[in-house]
Amino acid sequence: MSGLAALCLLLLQTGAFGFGINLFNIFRGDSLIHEDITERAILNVTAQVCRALALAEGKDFTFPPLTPNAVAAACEASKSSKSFCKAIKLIQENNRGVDMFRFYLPPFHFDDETFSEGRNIITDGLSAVKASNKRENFEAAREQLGKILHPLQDFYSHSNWVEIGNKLPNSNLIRSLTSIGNIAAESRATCRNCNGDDCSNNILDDILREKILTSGYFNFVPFFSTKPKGKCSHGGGFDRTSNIEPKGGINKDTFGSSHGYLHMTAANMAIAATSELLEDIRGAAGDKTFLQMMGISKGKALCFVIDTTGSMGDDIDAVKTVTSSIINTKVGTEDEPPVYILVPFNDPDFGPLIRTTDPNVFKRAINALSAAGGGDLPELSLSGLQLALTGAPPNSEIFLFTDAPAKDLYLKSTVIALIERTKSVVNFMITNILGFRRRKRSDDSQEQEQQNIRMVTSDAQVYKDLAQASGGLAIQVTKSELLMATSIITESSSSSLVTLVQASRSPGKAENFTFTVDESVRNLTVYITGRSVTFILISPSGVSQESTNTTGSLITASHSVGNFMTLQLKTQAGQWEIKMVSTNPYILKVVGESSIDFLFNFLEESQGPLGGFDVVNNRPRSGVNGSLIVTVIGSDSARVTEVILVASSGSGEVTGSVEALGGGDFLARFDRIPAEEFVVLVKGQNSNSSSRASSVIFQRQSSTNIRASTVTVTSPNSNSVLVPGTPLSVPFSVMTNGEGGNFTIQATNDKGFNSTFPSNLILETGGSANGTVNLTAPSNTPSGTVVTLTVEAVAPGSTDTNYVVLRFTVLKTVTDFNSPVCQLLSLQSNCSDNCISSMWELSVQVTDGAEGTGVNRLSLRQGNGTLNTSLAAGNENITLVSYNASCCSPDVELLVVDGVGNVASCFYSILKTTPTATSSPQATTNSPSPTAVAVVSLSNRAAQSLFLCLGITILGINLPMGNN
Ligand SMILES: *[C@@H]1O[C@H](CO)[C@@H](O)[C@H](O)[C@H]1NC(C)=O
Ligand SMILES: *[C@@H]1O[C@H](CO)[C@@H](O)[C@H](O)[C@H]1NC(C)=O
Ligand SMILES: *[C@@H]1O[C@H](CO)[C@@H](O)[C@H](O)[C@H]1NC(C)=O
Ligand SMILES: *[C@@H]1O[C@H](CO)[C@@H](O)[C@H](O)[C@H]1NC(C)=O
Ligand SMILES: [Ca+2]
Ligand SMILES: [Ca+2]
Repeated sequence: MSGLAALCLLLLQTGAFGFGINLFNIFRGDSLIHEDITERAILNVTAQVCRALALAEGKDFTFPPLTPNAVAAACEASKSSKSFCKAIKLIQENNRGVDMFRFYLPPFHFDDETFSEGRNIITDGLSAVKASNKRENFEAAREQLGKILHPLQDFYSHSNWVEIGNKLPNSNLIRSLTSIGNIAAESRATCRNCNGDDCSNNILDDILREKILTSGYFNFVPFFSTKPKGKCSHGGGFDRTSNIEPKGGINKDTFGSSHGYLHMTAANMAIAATSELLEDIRGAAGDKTFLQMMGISKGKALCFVIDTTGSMGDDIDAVKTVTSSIINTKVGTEDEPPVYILVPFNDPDFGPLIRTTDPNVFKRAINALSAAGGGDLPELSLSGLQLALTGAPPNSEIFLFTDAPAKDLYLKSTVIALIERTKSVVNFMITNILGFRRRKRSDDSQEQEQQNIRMVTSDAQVYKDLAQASGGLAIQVTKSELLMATSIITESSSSSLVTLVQASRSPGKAENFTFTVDESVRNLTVYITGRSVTFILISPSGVSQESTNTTGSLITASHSVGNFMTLQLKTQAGQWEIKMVSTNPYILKVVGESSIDFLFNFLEESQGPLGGFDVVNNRPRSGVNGSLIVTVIGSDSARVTEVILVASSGSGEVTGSVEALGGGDFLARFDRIPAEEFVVLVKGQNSNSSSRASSVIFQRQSSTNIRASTVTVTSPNSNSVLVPGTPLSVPFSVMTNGEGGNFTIQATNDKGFNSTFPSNLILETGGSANGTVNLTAPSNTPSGTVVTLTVEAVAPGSTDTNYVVLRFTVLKTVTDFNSPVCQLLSLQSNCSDNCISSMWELSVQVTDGAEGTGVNRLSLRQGNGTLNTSLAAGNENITLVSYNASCCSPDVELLVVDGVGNVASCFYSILKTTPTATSSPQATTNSPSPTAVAVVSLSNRAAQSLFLCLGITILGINLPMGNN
């Protein structure tokens, strides 16, 4: 079936599985789909968080239009538009994936009255999101979040929650062990036949009157579909149960659905419910962590992978110097790294990964490194790199320092898979090629002094290959040159770095490269690695200059160290040219700083009955046609005009046809995906609002080199929560478009957890085979640990390979479902009419109950007084809170979080008003104080609306205790 036919089929029959799943919003009319609902809620809550933080710092905040670019800008983090967009897309993709992979399972959609099962999916997943966030494993948190938003949103479309008159979301869908509502008994009839096509009156009157909760039955299997007597159906062409009496359906997925007249009501309630769930995650995580989960941060992660074996003393010193310099120059600026990552490797050990947001913690970790051990010459560099790639945010720039060959070469393909999946760039800082290796003699080991051992050029090949695959550089310098080389490359690294052109030639050859520089580009820089590489630069105005000419006007600064050369070019918009003269091998990279960039993903026609497209998260199919979705970042007016797949070797290119999908998304279709390695080149126009006439042409290139494959590896149905000590079966399938034979399987995880898997699978030509990886986390693994599993299938002859990368969150079974409880001890005030000169104070004790996980975090969501906490003498399970504030700040709202992320909100006020708020099932506050002051416990929602009306102060306090 052609893509368009699939889309049309989808369009005609949409509505079977939730708020539409069509990736291509161009065809979906005005209906809201899961992507819209998800994005609107994320943008709303993210903006609310930034507003709260801004107001707390005494800044003004103008609520932005709800686009990713505008919200990132309002959060003063314009440079994180890309990571914000990427986070939203990942959440949307996982939401959509539930329809692609789990549409047979009713609880994922609240079909078939599976209310408590559906709620369990949400609450279990929510625990995993909170646990992942607590350990700053944000990618895993995003994936999990997407998966639970799907059933949450479907509830409002597939149940009769809206029909029975509810005006607010069902808060108990995100709380375990609470009542979801008055659920229809199995035997109770809920619907009558529709009146022909008119289903507006098909729910039975007694169901509506008694507010009985039901949902539509759904089955797409022809002839064999059944449903219990008298029950409502989902409705729509795909649902075979809707032809069984009572006929018709009740879903509100689109305007055209059986209950399409309620589509907007249901969709808006789904947005509100999504906002509510995000608020709960925010409460558990704290505002700053919540923003990090959403990819909003200033600057870009600083990530070092360092060989710490005996000969690395000088290199480690260079890293120490560079780290302090980066921290000294970037902290407090827009380029301050939001997170610092360090992975040491040695032999036989590597890791652990150290990840911190505190520059001083990072400095201490780096300064604690020393060079020792390592045994024989090769070291575990790829194991270290694997950890960095799985632990760093996607699109990171990673620096690896070593002077030795890799001992763990079997990980090369896994590392390439992770590079392709994360689109991170890896730069190798290699010292000592052909030099001497000094090893300190360590007294208590048998280690021999190793002299005169050389890392030969061929040993560095794996590093060059990995650098090239990721769009990074393999810089080879002497130990004395390392500091300079590292300073140049790390200090120029900015979170808004974009690639204009990049090429790698080995052997080198004379070749001319042209590239367009647009007006948004600053700090235009050329990086080259290679020996004695010479070229001629030609500027847009036709001035030419040799690379060796340092007095000309085009090159404003240049450095050359080892095999690494960098030139700062005069910033001039227009078409530039670089003519390579020398014929030595080289990597050429032209970068600049700009807010305009792009994201891309390959798509393939879905194999599911709904048609449409799936995102390809591994290598796309080679030799056949294919599609790419490109999203422009950093400008709401930029338009993509050309998308080109350029062979990395320079031997050819394939140009796609481009179609705008709205919202910054563009679809590019290609007749053929190249069989050889390639990069994605995007050209477009950014209509400049200041000078309307001149629309400005821009070009950007992917840094990652992409390979296509005739092999496909998928793992659709695996559960993403791993219970420590319990093996998890992860099914996977391998398919081939090409020759059959014996396919080698390799399953690797970054945490060294035990796993079993078939070492090979036999496939017929054009056939497929299934396998299972059994993965076990040791029983003492902390909750929130994330393990990344890479399953690779290598075709016979090792000529072709593909993989699937899966993330699992380790989560001990949660038994604490109760929020902490606040109890008022005293409230004293001497407030007079002149509030400025009077104070009030409050004393509260907070506990999480005997069975609880303890009070883990306490913060102020409202009130700008002073908060102090301490543990009760003799009882560590009781936290004493004292708060005092000016009488001008009459309210206080405490947010109390336990060890598993249950959030309580405790509200106190000195205003003598009658409490009208409802009591949340869990955030309860004890009886009012004898001073007859209103002490109110609010549900989250009431608290939020209050919080919207008043000025607020956020003051996060991390408590040291908490027996989580
Ligand atoms: C936006 O989020 C706030 C909470 O952060 C919530 O109260 C409000 O209902 C949300 N708006 C919509 C339209 O969902
Ligand atoms: C980049 O450009 C800005 C001004 O646009 C300048 O302040 C900064 O020093 C430049 N950075 C580098 C590494 O040249
Ligand atoms: C590069 O351009 C020059 C003209 O400026 C031309 O003479 C030369 O053949 C070109 N080189 C290649 C490899 O195309
Ligand atoms: C260097 O380039 C400039 C033009 O940018 C030119 O005027 C000058 O003659 C060149 N110098 C040498 C030594 O080639
Ligand atoms: Ca070794
Ligand atoms: Ca608890």
